[in-house]
Amino acid sequence: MGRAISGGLVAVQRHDFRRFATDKHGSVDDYPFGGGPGMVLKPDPLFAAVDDLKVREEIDDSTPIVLLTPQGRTFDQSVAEDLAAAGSVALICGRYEGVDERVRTNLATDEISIGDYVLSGGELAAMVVIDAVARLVPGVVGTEGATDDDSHTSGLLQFPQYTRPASFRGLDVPETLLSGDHARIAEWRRREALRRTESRRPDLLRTTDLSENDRRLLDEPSQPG
Ligand code: JF8
Repeated sequence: MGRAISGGLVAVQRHDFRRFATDKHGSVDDYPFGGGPGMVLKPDPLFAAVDDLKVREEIDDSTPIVLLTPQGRTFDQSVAEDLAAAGSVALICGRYEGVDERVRTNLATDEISIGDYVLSGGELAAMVVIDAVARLVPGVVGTEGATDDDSHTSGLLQFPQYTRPASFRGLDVPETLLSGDHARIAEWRRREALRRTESRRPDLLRTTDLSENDRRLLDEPSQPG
């Protein structure tokens, strides 16, 4: 991420919407109408902050305005790909009990959650989204095409990786990987990725297009190396 930013491939800006507070105390939260615990983020500072970004042409009407919230659709690789394709993204990070409903309905274009666990605010979720999206920008990930093999790009989990030494404390690298036979290596990796996905993430396997050859590899009995 540091190299992507200094190399001008990615820009990340933080905007403190407290600057757009409308009262003299600079408050951005208030008590919930109808009563109840906690505070709610007021709509006006958030609307004003996004308006200001548009006026200054930092974003335009095509920029997704994403509210990070536990109620959003779950972030995954295909959402990351959509956001990367958009070219610019605005991420709204709340705190407190949540944001005024009018932010969801009339300001945000998307609501995203990074997973089913509770965070104290949207900032860490935003950083997860930024990382996953930035690495899809061409040139950010070092080796050309290195993103193609990622677990959630291929729809399969990564195959096992080994490096030297070939034998470590009696634990040997599978013979196929030392064979130099690239076709055999590719088939071994595909088989291992398929098996690993079947045993650990059968949900992924059900939504991934498998070839005839993939089905054959999955049906083969396990064999060493
Ligand atoms: C928040 C604002 C989140 N996956 C996730 N868990 N929790 C959050 C989240 C996001 C924003 C706020 N509390 C107050 C929690 C996401 N995205």
